[in-house]
Formats: sequence, structure tokens, C-alpha cells
Amino acid sequence: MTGRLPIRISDEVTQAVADGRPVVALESTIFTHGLPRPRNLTVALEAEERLRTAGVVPATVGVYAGVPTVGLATEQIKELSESDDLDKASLRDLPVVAALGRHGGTTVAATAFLAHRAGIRVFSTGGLGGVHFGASETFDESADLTTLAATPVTVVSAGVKSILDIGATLERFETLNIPVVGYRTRKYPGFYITDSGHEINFKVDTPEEAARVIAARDGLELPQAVLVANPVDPAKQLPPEELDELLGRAWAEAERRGITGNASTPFLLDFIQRDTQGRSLDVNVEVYRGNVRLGGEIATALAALRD
Ligand code: PSU
Ligand code: MN
Repeated sequence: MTGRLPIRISDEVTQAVADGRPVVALESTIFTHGLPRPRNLTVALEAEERLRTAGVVPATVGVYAGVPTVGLATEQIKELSESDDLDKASLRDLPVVAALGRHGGTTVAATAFLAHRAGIRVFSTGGLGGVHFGASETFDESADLTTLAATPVTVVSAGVKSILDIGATLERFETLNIPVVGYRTRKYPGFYITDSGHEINFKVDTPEEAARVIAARDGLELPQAVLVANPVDPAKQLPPEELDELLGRAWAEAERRGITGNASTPFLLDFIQRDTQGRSLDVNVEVYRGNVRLGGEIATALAALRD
């Protein structure tokens, strides 16, 4: 076979992109690897439903039986959310998962790439990948970073995964020319908490203002993503002192058990979930809902700019 590997774009998404109507891409790792069953499926379908209610076309992205798909059908989302035989697919994994005909939950990197190829401009997620602690020795930083440096989409998140080195990640965004704007704040959010303690240079106060930043990026023909950092409502965050103390214990336990590398993220997230008796999960869902809502509003403002 020669030529471009086909990606499947649903008719609904193809039509909405062609008409310039608002579309928001959603990743699948969040429901294949991030959230526990059966809540993962509820959250994934609810996100789509909420977008539709707001007049926005949802495009859940994933790899179904080897086919990179933008706009998974409800049945496919259900199957992926229940599958025990599927890969976490970052961008480098896409050709392999595709050629081997496997199912894959796409990370931020892979989702951003596929969404952009489908002509989608806005993508909502929970937390981004970034620089892991100790990366100066281990080189463990997410491919989300380098992919977002080369993919001109807009990603709405509540910051990076809580277990990452946030300061180092913000430095990497700077080096990679990836703009970060806070939504109504100059404090970089910390996923489970409203304020990570790190400052960012810019904020936007409305979806229209975010849309103008995106239009300016496009006008300058810059290849980087625009990151919109949307903090969780302070009334719904985990108590910040609790998170600090809890992360300290989680790291100590990981070290005691010799858990490193790839295994750290699942271990630490699971530790946080057990330790908070599921409250971290509620915050996670709340964070995601907020980002889906704001992504829809920005996509709507962007579509209006074109009219
Ligand atoms: N945020 C979370 N849990 C996750 C992820 C983000 O709270 O599992 C996923 C996202 O899909 C992100 C990916 O793109 O982890 C980054 O993984 P890595 O560090 O392996 O690149
Ligand atoms: Mn890694």
C-alpha cells in the first residue's frame, strides 16, 4: 500500500469542519487508561452530550481495530472503554497500533495530531503530560511537549498531571515556543488544585479573547499549539495542603517499592485515589467537565470569528 494511511473521520465531523461549525476533539486515554470503570464510560459519553447540548459537535479520537478515528461512534467508545486488550497510544505508537490492527486510547499527543489532520481546531482534555521529576537524569518527559510544539491546535486543560515537575514543564513550554494563557487567572492551575503556585504571563478573560489569540497564532503561521489553562473552581478543588502531604507519602511509597518509569503514573494516581477515598476522582471529573465546557465556548467563538 502506498500513499497516506487513511484516518477515519466521521461524516458528522467532516460536515461540521467543512461548514466551519464548532467542533471539539476529546482524547480517549482519559477513558481507556485514566478513569476506572464504569465511570470512565459515563464521563466520556456525558462530555459528548454536553457539547451537543451547547451546539458543538464532539469528536472523540481513538484507534479502533487499527483505524485512527476522529469521531468514534458511541458503540466504539463503549467497546474501547470496556476492552482489556488495548494500548495507550502516543504519537509514535500510531503506526504500530494501526499496522497491527489493535485498539488504542490516544494520548494528548496522538489526539492533537489526529484532530489537526481532521481540521479540528480545539481539543479539551484533563491534564497534559510534561516533565517528570528526575527527568534531567531519566529523560522522562512526555511526547505531548514536542508534539504540541509542532501541532497548531488549541488545548484546554487544567494544567499538567499533578505528579509532574510543573516548574520544569513550564520552562519546556517556553523553550518550545508554546504559548500558555490562563483562563481568568495568571496562576498556573495544578489539576486537582486551582493554583499550582507557578505564575504565567498572560490571561484571557473570555472565549472570544482566547479565539483572538488562536487567530493571531494562525495569522503568524506559527506551528505551535495554544494552551489554555483552565483552573478547577476553588470550592471543588482538593485541599492544597492535603495534596502536598499526600504526594509526599505517595512518592515515598513508590520509592520504597522500587516503582519507577512508566509504572509511576498509574501507581501514584491509584495511590491518590485510594488515599482520598475517591474524592480525587470526583475532582478529576469536575476538572474535565470544566475543560469540555470551555473548549465548546472557544470553538463557538472561533467559528463566529470566521463569519
Ligand atoms: N492526565 C492524567 N492521567 C493520564 C493522562 C493525563 O491525569 O493518564 C494521559 C494523557 O493522555 C497524556 C498522557 O497525554 O497521559 C501522557 O502520558 P506520557 O507521560 O506517558 O506521555
Ligand atoms: Mn514518559
